[in-house]
Amino acid sequence: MVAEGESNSKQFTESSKVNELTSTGNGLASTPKRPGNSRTRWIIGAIVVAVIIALALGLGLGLGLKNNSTSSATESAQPVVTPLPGTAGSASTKSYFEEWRLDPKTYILDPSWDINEAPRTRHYDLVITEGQGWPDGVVRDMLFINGKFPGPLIEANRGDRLIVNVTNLLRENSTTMHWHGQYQNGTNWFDGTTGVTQCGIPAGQSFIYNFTVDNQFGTYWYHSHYSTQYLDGIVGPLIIHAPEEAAVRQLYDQDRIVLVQDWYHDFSTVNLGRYLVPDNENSEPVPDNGLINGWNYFNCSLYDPDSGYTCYDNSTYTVFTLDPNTRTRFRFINTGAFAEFELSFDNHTLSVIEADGTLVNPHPVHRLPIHVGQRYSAILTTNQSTATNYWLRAAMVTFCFTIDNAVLDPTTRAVVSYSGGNNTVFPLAEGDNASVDWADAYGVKCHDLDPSELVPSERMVPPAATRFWRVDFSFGIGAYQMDYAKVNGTTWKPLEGTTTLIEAVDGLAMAAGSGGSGSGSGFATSGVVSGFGENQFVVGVSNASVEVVDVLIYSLDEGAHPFHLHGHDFWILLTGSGPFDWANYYQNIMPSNPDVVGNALRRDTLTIAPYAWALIRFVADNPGLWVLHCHIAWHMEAGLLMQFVSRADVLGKMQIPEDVRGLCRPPPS
Ligand SMILES: *[C@@H]1O[C@H](CO)[C@@H](O)[C@H](O)[C@H]1NC(C)=O
Ligand SMILES: *[C@@H]1O[C@H](CO)[C@@H](O)[C@H](O)[C@H]1NC(C)=O
Ligand SMILES: *[C@@H]1O[C@H](CO)[C@@H](O)[C@H](O)[C@H]1NC(C)=O
Ligand SMILES: *[C@@H]1O[C@H](CO)[C@@H](O)[C@H](O)[C@H]1NC(C)=O
Ligand SMILES: *[C@@H]1O[C@H](CO)[C@@H](O)[C@H](O)[C@H]1NC(C)=O
Ligand SMILES: *[C@@H]1O[C@H](CO)[C@@H](O)[C@H](O)[C@H]1NC(C)=O
Ligand SMILES: *[C@@H]1O[C@H](CO)[C@@H](O)[C@H](O)[C@H]1NC(C)=O
Ligand SMILES: *[C@@H]1O[C@H](CO)[C@@H](O)[C@H](O)[C@H]1NC(C)=O
Ligand SMILES: *[C@@H]1O[C@H](CO)[C@@H](O)[C@H](O)[C@H]1NC(C)=O
Ligand SMILES: *[C@@H]1O[C@H](CO)[C@@H](O)[C@H](O)[C@H]1NC(C)=O
Ligand SMILES: *[C@@H]1O[C@H](CO)[C@@H](O)[C@H](O)[C@H]1NC(C)=O
Ligand SMILES: *[C@@H]1O[C@H](CO)[C@@H](O)[C@H](O)[C@H]1NC(C)=O
Ligand SMILES: [Cu+2]
Repeated sequence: MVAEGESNSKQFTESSKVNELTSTGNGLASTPKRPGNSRTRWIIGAIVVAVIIALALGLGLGLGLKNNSTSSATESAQPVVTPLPGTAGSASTKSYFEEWRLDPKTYILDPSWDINEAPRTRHYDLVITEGQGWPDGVVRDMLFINGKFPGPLIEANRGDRLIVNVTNLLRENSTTMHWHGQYQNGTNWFDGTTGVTQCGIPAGQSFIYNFTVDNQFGTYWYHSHYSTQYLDGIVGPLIIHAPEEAAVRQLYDQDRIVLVQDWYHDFSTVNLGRYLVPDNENSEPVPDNGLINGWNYFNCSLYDPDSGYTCYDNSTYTVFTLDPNTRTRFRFINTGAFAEFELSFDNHTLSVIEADGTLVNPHPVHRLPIHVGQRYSAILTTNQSTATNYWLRAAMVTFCFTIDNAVLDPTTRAVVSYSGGNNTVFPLAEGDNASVDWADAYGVKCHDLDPSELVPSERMVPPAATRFWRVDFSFGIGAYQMDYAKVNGTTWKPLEGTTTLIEAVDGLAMAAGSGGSGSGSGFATSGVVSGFGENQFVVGVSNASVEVVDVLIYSLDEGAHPFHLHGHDFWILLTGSGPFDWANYYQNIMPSNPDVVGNALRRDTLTIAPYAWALIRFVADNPGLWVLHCHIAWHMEAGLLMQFVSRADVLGKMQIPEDVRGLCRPPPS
């Protein structure tokens, strides 16, 4: 049945004819024409017409376009239409969507997944290739996972072992895979961070990531952590289940994944080259469009014929087909490079129940801001009129862009369609009134929901802090007049031919071998660790005991930055600007006065406001080198990344697997 899938495509090649189809007497559409918006209208009309036709064909009812009452419509009634792949009907005609697109049904979670199954090993293969794709119609070089964009769903239960074989079939570049939000407790070398936990997987080679998922469940994702590579397509969702999910499942009937991302029409390294050039200060590449689960519309006429871009006018929106009076959990993941989005469904309140793997008490919102790297689950109830469809709007907060992009439509869209309704009225372009945006003002800043509004359902008062570190970051014109980021004065660049993890393990082992007094013993286990070179800012946070670490992250920059800590969740204890209240810190925050810090929100990515600070706390019980970095891809490449070393005592005794070390050795010649 079509209702189980999401159709993302249309089958018509001539917009004028489709336009008539959607507005003439076939009984499928009844929206008045608005000349200025015809493009968007026919696209979306076509989607729904296609769904209905597919449904009809699939059911063998013979409802076709030949029944249309106007001759122009009849003339165009030769569409190549098939039901969604895998549904009943003719299998001989062409597919609904290009073969490089991931089947949208992949992102509908199977309700029969056994959350109580005993821990087991799950194998996945991810093959990285180069190619061309046109998610929004504009053809560009892209990277694919298993030949598709976006990447496949990786799903497991807490306690499972994941064995993921990543094969790099790129022509020349290396790659890595990072499991965003995974603790990797005891397997730091599988964290996937280039130059920190591993060297890149060279072109032509495979590498096995092999780790268990302990003490966590929820919505995560995976992406290349090699330069800006993930922006070109190496992203996918990672969903972890656990028996505790049973309670929260009472709140919803369906479970879906929604990847939201900004999108560029040029390869990421082209944009990076434009960004990291002399005399370019704070001028990040501005996206050309956004995508929802890899789809969106782009108005091809915005590019001149001599622009160099090939643009197909047949791109369209993702359609979420839902049954009336059901509740759907949408797991939103911002897999983008730069833009924060405000998410909203017209006429439907969202009830937020998860932030970055932390379940929270249901919190209703109209607009949900989500910055790069963050995840939210929110429930939508289909209790509105079945007579129309509704927009999912993902509105970029363009105030955070320093330059304009004339081709950018900052509102990325998808469609919610009630399958049980007749779906005869379609939401059209902005300004049409079939699907109405909330009256709530859009944000003019990039910021998170107030963390105090999200209350973890499992109360967890943070332990008292035993360590405090402050780190400052800023952007400044550096050598060659480039706009580099600095964390306490250090601009990160990945080590080459080795990793900070290898250097740390070997350095610690050497120190231990010399009884802690030899020349290798300079390895500080508390405070700044020198010896990794001028581009590594590494802070030791715990040695033989588990420390509870407060980090005051201080922004000396005019932009907002979504900071992500690898290997941990952190509590967000305080955020603010201006002077830090030390008296309050020592009295209440550091010792964890439960009346003050209480049940603070835990997550792994938070947005730090311009010229502001955030105090986060994490338990440094996870041996390894863990990066804290801005997830805006351009900023990470500008050097906005630092590292913590935890449990140096354990780390010094750890054996880095030979295949991990092998990635750093040049191939035998
Ligand atoms: C596409 O862009 C052209 C040129 O700016 C404009 O005239 C047209 O209305 C746009 N179409 C849609 C559907 O927005
Ligand atoms: C869109 O147009 C391009 C170019 O004609 C074609 O290759 C592609 O298959 C079309 N996509 C769909 C979904 O029809
Ligand atoms: C990993 O995948 C590659 C490509 O399919 C394959 O050649 C290789 O044998 C796989 N490795 C393992 C250990 O399964
Ligand atoms: C490979 O890396 C180089 C250097 O960063 C870059 O210019 C190029 O675009 C990359 N190619 C691919 C396919 O990733
Ligand atoms: C994965 O790691 C476990 C524990 O170290 C080991 O026993 C197992 O052989 C590994 N499997 C693969 C395929 O590397
Ligand atoms: C959506 O909400 C708006 C504003 O509350 C209302 O005017 C409109 O009738 C609603 N539309 C539908 C289809 O429910
Ligand atoms: C629809 O469901 C939401 C969430 O349960 C609720 O807040 C709202 O009042 C309901 N609206 C109608 C019209 O039933
Ligand atoms: C669909 O249309 C039929 C015929 O017009 C009507 O009887 C039925 O109530 C409609 N269903 C819904 C859910 O609106
Ligand atoms: C929608 O627009 C039409 C045409 O402009 C108007 O007649 C109608 O009253 C509007 N409906 C609503 C709910 O605003
Ligand atoms: C970072 O710099 C700030 C400001 O100079 C200083 O207070 C702080 O101690 C430094 N942090 C570390 C970890 O050295
Ligand atoms: C770290 O702890 C180990 C084990 O207790 C100890 O041998 C070592 O001296 C400690 N290192 C430092 C720098 O304190
Ligand atoms: C990490 O592993 C250590 C040692 O097994 C354990 O004490 C600690 O609780 C673990 N931390 C997390 C977050 O799983
Ligand atoms: Cu940033």
